[in-house]
Amino acid sequence: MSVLDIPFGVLPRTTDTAGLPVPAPLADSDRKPLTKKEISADHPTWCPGCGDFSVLALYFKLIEKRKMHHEKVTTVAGIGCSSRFPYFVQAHGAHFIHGRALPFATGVALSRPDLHVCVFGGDGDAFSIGGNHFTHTARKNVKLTYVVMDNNVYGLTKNQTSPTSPLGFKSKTDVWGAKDRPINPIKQAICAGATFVARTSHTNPNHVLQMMEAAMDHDGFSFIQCLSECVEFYPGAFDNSNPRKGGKFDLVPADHDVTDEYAAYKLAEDLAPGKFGVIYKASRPTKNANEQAIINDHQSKVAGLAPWQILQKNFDRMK
Ligand SMILES: Cc1ncc(C[n+]2csc(CCOP(=O)(O)OP(=O)(O)O)c2C)c(N)n1
Ligand code: SF4
Ligand SMILES: [Mg+2]
Repeated sequence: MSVLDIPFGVLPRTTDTAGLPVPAPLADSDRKPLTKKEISADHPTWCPGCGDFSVLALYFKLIEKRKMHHEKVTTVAGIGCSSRFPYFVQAHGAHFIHGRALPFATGVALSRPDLHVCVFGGDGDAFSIGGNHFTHTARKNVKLTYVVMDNNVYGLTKNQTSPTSPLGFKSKTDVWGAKDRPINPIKQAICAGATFVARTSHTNPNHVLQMMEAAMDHDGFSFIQCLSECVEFYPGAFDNSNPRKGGKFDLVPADHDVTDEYAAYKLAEDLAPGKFGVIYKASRPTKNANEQAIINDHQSKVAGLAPWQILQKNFDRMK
């Protein structure tokens, strides 16, 4: 490659405007990992004591531990208290339409294979308005991580029954107590075709981090149900899984075969709060790999043609 092949304006400057030498740019390997201070944006506007704080703190820890830099962090969410998440992360992200975080994140994940997109949101966002997107993103096995911060209620809109609210839960929409059978997010994810399915709780920080790391390392759609207490509208919802409140943080048994879909489904049947850990994991082609194969195949057929010639060929074909 000659200097003439480098686009105008891209040549690194060796001197500044005063003619003094400019130090060479830092190599990637010399960059320091981001600190919590550098990656955190505005002070979160959640209620004091909200479980979402701990999920955010662990996301910062993940970024720090994985030595990710700003340009590699992409955080997407829908609408809800939990979905305010990307506002509080000082990096790229989007607070998108209610229930539509996954299709948006899918576009980013497919067009930027160098990124690992993390999506955060609530139980309403994921399983009410966004229920269809959850199913289709899971079955397509898009490579991204989806953390549902499940508080069993609509928090942002101030106390309505959510799809995960238990029977009998009293809210503004069910003043006599919820009558509709709640969905089981783990079963839903397995049935939809998710290839990584795990449960954790905001009360166990080490476990949350462990699940996030495992999810990020998974090549496919990784789903985490993270219990996250809404202290305002459903206080004490998950006390039965919190040893500090007399509950039990019951781990997935060591002999559970995570690759056995039926065993996973059976394990998911345990009454709330259920078992914590990775419940199901499978290896299936990702949407990302499938799409890339189509692109590569097509590009090999048009190799050597200028973009306008490819376009012309398409128009000729459509005649
Ligand atoms: C299309 C549309 N419908 C309804 C709403 C109102 N709305 C905003 S957030 C929300 C539910 C939030 O619940 P959840 O996803 O569980 O998040 P949480 O606030 O509990 O974290 C609803 C119904 C909206 N913003 N947009
Ligand atoms: S309303 Fe509930 S979910 Fe929303 S910030 Fe307050 S405690 Fe958290
Ligand atoms: Mg909720």
